[in-house]
Amino acid sequence: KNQERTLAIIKPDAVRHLGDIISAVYENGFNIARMRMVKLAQNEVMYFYSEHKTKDFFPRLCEFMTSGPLVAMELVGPDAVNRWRSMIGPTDTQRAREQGSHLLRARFGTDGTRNALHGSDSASSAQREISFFFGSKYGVNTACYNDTTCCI
Ligand code: YYY
Ligand code: MG
Repeated sequence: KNQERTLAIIKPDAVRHLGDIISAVYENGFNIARMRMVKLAQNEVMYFYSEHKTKDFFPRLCEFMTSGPLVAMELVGPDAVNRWRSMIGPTDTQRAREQGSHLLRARFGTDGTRNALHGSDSASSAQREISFFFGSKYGVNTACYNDTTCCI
């Protein structure tokens, strides 16, 4: 009842903490519907984060997100979108540390870019982001793959 889905990403800097993060996911009452480890190409990350394409941090963000494999998880639970974002904390790791050492970005993040985890910001973003990783035959967004025009 009242189940919702969200897309979580364990970013490249935090993949080594996979076990601790999965424990926290289950301890907080989520289930993991699907999960996959993948190293994204530059254009795939640009497409995933296209809402930020005009921001000054966009190149830094894309470089970080392609620096190694990441783990995408489809989480299911009550109020999943908001609850997962509450668990990870603010975007900037330093601010997350100020808000509480239990926050996952406080525990596993490094700075304002290498912040360990992603969470969808709305139900509609979650739907789009879950499709990005799990929607096609290959999981990764094939509509974007090898198509630079759709990415910027
Ligand atoms: O949703 P959330 O991940 O908390 O933050 P966004 O504002 O959507 O930014 C996406 C991503 O971009 C963030 O997780 C780190 C990076 N970023 C950055 O490197 N520098 C900033 N000043 C803001 C965001
Ligand atoms: Mg965001």
